[in-house]
Amino acid sequence: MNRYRYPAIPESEVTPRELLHTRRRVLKGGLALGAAAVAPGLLWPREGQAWQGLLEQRLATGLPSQELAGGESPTSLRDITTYNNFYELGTGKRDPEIYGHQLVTDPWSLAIEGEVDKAGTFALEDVLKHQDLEERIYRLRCVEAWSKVIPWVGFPLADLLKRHEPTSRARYVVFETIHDPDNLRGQRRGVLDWPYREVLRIDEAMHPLTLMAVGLYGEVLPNQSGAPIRLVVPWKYGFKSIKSVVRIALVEERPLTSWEERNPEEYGFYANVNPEVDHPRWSQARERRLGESGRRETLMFNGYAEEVANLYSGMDLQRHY
Ligand SMILES: Nc1nc2c(c(=O)[nH]1)N[C@H]1C(S)=C(S)[C@@H](COP(=O)(O)O)O[C@H]1N2
Ligand SMILES: [Mo]
Repeated sequence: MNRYRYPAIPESEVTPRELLHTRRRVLKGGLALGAAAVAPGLLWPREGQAWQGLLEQRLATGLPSQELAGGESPTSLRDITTYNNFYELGTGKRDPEIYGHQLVTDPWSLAIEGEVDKAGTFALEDVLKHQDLEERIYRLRCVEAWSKVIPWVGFPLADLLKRHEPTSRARYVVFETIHDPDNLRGQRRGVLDWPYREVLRIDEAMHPLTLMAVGLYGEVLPNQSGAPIRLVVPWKYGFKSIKSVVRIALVEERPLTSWEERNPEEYGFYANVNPEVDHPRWSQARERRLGESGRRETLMFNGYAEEVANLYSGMDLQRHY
């Protein structure tokens, strides 16, 4: 089996996390001592990189890995990062790579709100501090009938949600992407009603396959792939896997997703990969795997039926597409 491996670096060769944090505290203290008139960026230009430092250190330790793509080898890093959908950066497949620098990820915080006992807005480094990272190799199937196999690095969304203690009223989980039209060229056009919004049922969000990804191929997530943190729901069409998430809200009533709002006939709420339910404008029976010639059969629930079919038992999948 030709699986790639990234080198596992012993913990002893990595800057201890405590050291990084001490350094930050010293720098912050310096500011508090009366530099109100000085732009913060000038005083500690590296402050915002706290999450990268922490993440790089974790990535270097070597992580447990699960191969969950039926033994298929990962798509090349080049194909994964040069053929993307990220409309905030443009609608062309190369746009996300070309304009990826417009996505400012430094600093980054994540709001976790709504029906949770522990709501708040958290610096990404503080979110990452609590999460064990792992590698998961998953298929990704776009509704446009192309696909990839991606070695993600991340953590189960369920771990994060449980930490914030959902209330009994939490029935859906809403995700939002950063809204920054000054920098993101795509958000100056009305392709979607920005910010990009996605929604999962709470049981889908809590499913062990549902991941928050912060890296791929053992590295920090490239901007075009949805840095610094994105959702990955491997049994659904790719548009559910929302990128560059700034807000997660647990709610009782389901809001529309951005794609439903734009075209409910073509992009349903569930968006489960299903070779038997065609898109109104094309068949979903087959797909083009990047890096391969020809087409392969699309698998029910993208190959994850054994794990997730029970979430939809009794539902008419032709109707709830
Ligand atoms: N914020 C945001 N998230 C997004 C998109 C987008 O345009 N904006 N595109 C979606 C679509 S249609 C797909 S197929 C996947 C593509 O992920 P990839 O570019 O990493 O392969 O991201 C999804 N997440
Ligand atoms: Mo997609």
